This record gives sequence, C-alpha cells and structure tokens, in this order.
Amino acid sequence: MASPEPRSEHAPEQLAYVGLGSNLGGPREQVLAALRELGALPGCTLVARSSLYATTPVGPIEQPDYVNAVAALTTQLPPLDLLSALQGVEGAHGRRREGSRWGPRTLDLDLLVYGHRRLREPGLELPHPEMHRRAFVLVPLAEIAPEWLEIPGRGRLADLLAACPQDARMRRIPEAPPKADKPGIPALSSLSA
Ligand code: A4P
Ligand code: MG
Repeated sequence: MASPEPRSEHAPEQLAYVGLGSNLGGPREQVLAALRELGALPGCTLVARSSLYATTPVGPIEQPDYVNAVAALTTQLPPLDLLSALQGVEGAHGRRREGSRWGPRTLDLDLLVYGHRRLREPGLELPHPEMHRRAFVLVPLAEIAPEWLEIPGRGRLADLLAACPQDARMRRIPEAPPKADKPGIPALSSLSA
C-alpha cells in the first residue's frame, strides 16, 4: 500500500487571521516573539501583520493594559489543527489557564477568521464570537485586511469597524522600547508613538 502523501501536496491553502494579546510578562516582547513564531508553524506563512497597539482591558476584571496585534497567515492546517498549534505557542509563552475567563495572560492567540468558514464546535467557534465588538481586534485587522473583507455571518470589516465601540485610549506603540524602558507591563500613557 502506498504511504500517505505529505500534507503540503494536498491541503489547500487558506487565509487565516489571528489576534494576539498580552498583558503580562513583557507584553510587547511577548507579541513580537509570537508574531515570529506564527510564521514558523508547520504549513503556515506569515503574510502580513499589523502594528502593535496598547489597549484598554475589556471585561469584568481589573487588570493591566494590553498589547494587541493581528496577523494574517496562509495555512495548510485545518482549523482545529491550527487552533491547537496556536495553543502550543501560548503554552510556550507560559500561558496558564487556571485564571478566570478574560483574565490577565502572557499570550492569547485567537483564531479570528479562517477563510470563509463558519463553525460552532465546543472547542472552536469561527469567526471568533467576540471579534466584531472589539476595537482591539478590528483596528489592527483593518490595517492588514481589505475594508471589504467579509467576516462570515457578521458583515464587512469596514461596517463592523464603524459600528464598534471605540477605545479612546487605544494607541499604536513603537516596537522597540525607549532605551530607559524597563521590561514589564507598559502603561498606556508611556506607550504613545
Ligand atoms: N475557542 C473557541 N473558539 C475560539 C477561537 N476562534 N479562537 C475556545 C481561540 N479559541 C477559541 O479560550 C477559551 C476557549 O475558547 C478555548 O478553550 C478555545 O478552545 P482561552 O484562550 O482558554 O480563554 P480566554 O481567552 O480567557 O477566553 P476567551 O473567551 O477566548 O476570551 P477572549 O475572547 O480571548 O478575550 N482586552 C483587551 N484590551 N485585549 C485583549 O486581548 N482579551 C481578552 C480575552 C479579554 N479582554 C481583552 C483582551
Ligand atoms: Mg482567547
């Protein structure tokens, strides 16, 4: 019997968008390292990535400000395999899941959009169920995706962005810290570009 073909010869490439967020353990460096690691995942190529943004935490828990970004990948991994690869990267960044939902984290990687797929499984919902309400996702996404991008079941990116609550303190931040910067959690006030 013939041995199975390597995945790369058969799997169609899909375009996926991944949201990155961090508010612990040097968030800027966590996100920059994760962007590099996404491009090195098997069957994946990093085709675009946004600037980094300092953002106000969304959710019920008081916690440090976030650094957020969005990456575009072409991938041959099916959605659940890609999610599991993303969780592997989170784990390598020391992500622990014993905390509360929406609590602080060293690295969060959300699979925002996977081609035109809509999915509702216990471990994976596509598109990401909260993305259309979040400036920290839509603003960086709009930097790297066309405004006519259709978020399956939700509408055009430009329309979602126009309807989304603003984060008045959201700022694009420089990628290299100023020389005097100490590693740690950057405060929004110190991160204005
Ligand atoms: N899951 C289902 N669909 C997806 C998907 N499309 N991408 C499942 C990623 N994961 C998905 O996630 C919980 C479960 O969601 C996983 O088991 C996965 O199988 P998690 O990462 O373990 O926990 P979480 O991140 O605390 O929960 P959740 O609901 O994913 O939260 P979000 O939506 O990631 O929000 N504020 C700012 N400014 N910036 C942020 O980045 N992030 C959050 C977390 C809250 N507030 C924030 C930010
Ligand atoms: Mg998450």
